[in-house]
Amino acid sequence: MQIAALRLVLGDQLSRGLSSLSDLDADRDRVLLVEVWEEATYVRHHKKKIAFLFSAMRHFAVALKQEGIAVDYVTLDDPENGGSFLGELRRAVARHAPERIVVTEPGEWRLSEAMGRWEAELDLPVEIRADDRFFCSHAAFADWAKERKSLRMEYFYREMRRRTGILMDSGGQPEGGRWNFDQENRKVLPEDLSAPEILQVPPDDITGDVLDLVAARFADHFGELYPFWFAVTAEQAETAFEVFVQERLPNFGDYQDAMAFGEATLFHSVISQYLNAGLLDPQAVCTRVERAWRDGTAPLNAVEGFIRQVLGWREFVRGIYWLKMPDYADENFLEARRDLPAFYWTGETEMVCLSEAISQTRQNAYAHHIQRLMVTGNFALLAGVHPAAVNEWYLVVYADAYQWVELPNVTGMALFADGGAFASKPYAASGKYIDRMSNYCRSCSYDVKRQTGDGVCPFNFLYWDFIARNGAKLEKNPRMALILKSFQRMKPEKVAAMRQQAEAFLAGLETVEEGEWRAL
Ligand code: FAD
Ligand code: DLZ
Ligand code: SF4
Repeated sequence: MQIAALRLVLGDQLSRGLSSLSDLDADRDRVLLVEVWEEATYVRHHKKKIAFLFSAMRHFAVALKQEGIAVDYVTLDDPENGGSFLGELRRAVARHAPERIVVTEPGEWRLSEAMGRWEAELDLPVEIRADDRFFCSHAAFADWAKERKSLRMEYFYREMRRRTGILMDSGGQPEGGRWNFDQENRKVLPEDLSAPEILQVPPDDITGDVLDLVAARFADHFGELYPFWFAVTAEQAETAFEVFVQERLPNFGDYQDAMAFGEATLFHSVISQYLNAGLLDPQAVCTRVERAWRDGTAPLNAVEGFIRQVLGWREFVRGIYWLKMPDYADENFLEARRDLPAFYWTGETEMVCLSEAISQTRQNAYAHHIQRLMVTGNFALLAGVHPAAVNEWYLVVYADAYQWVELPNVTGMALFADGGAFASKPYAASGKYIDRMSNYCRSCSYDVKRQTGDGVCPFNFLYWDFIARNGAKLEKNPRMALILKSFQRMKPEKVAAMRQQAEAFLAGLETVEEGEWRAL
């Protein structure tokens, strides 16, 4: 039977309100979801990420069918599986002879390029619709950016607050009289405060089947598959988010930048994988969090801090990505060339901050922002690891990783590889920062208090080696002036000793290409 529109829904488009489904005619159209090898292996995604997406896709298909919508769902182990979106579209076109294909634009450049060719390749009209699940369209971001010399999140965020009215008073001013409560969001976690557990959803039969499939077919991918606890439906994700709002949001602001041994999630929401796959809606999430403040159940510094992440950072990084691709993927301002240390894959290092962040990442496909930025990101920045290797690692290891959000965070924020298009200065820090914001150093065999000599914290000598290596590139940056001045005042013997120690340390690190870590 000929159908009117074949509507392809991608694995990170699991939203009922998706633009490609908005005018769906249940009598004449068909929805297509496909598990394909090409998407599952363009990097060796963490096993939990693949299981999460396949299970969420299968649950989404069931929910559509329950509405009476005709759905074609192709599983990875279908013997006829075409292996790619194009391969599966060809098969679906042969099955149904649709009049046209409708799809929502993808989140990644590589797929956007491929999608642009589908109409010619399939010899059929392909309508690509804007993804309106974001607050800011590509055009609105480009418009905001065009008059500005430098693009700073803070000014974009203020504009977004004004445009949406979120956390604004009736006179058009920010609630609480300030845009930003960041200064109040840097408290150290008290010894006697531990964070409540996050909601863990037990796998149902659909997830059980997916877990078997992933265990069999992706055994050589990074990370632990079990225990699997992700929400896989919109309803479950909403419950997990509600638990956050009630139990962790009140402390989210104060301890946003804190890290603690054995604590993988602290007071964070752990919803990025749900937002990015479409199970949660950013607008609804911000509205709910704002209500918590208006109802008096969460303080303003927590609520503003959270909304800044979703309405500010998340929209800003997406804007930067689409504004600057494809060149952005090749940026390497600091000319970093080193391979990725092998411990990024194994977690086996004496440096407790890194072994904690990486082993939690292996276990959960999750690490919170400060671990990503100030531990794994900071080490890669100081050590001068090539941005391509770092980007690949971040894309592999996190359940929330898609290039549109991963690349600006790594290249722009963590590595300063874009030379400051994104961040006003490198987020480089010595062990002192990690010691201040965590209790990691207390259980570490390295000494964070000293800068040279045996057993000293590697972040300390690597920090000054980084400054020495990159001083010339950073000297025009006014925010680096103080640190460059104190570097110039250091005794040359001390600098030489630190640089020697850095060289020996880096030379002693085992490195490994992505893919080869499996043999470790
Ligand atoms: P919370 O701390 O509870 O924050 C709430 C929400 O705000 C998050 O769920 C997320 O949607 C959003 N958010 C917060 N910070 C950012 C940010 N910098 N950019 C975009 N959204 C943000 N986030 C991803 O979603 N995917 C990635 O691949 C990713 N890679 C990162 C790589 C590096 C080097 C860094 C420094 C950050 C990266 N982030 C990424 C941003 C951030 O670390 C995660 O969104 C956050 O840790 C997810 O945990 P959470 O849901 O508990 O967040
Ligand atoms: C990440 C991912 C994976 C692992 N597998 C699939 C898949 O089999 N089918 C699918 O539709 N989508 C998958 N995805 C998500 C896509 O990679 C994502 O839609 C694009 O990267 C665009 O953001
Ligand atoms: Fe990390 Fe250095 Fe602290 Fe060890 S001493 S946990 S390596 S910052």
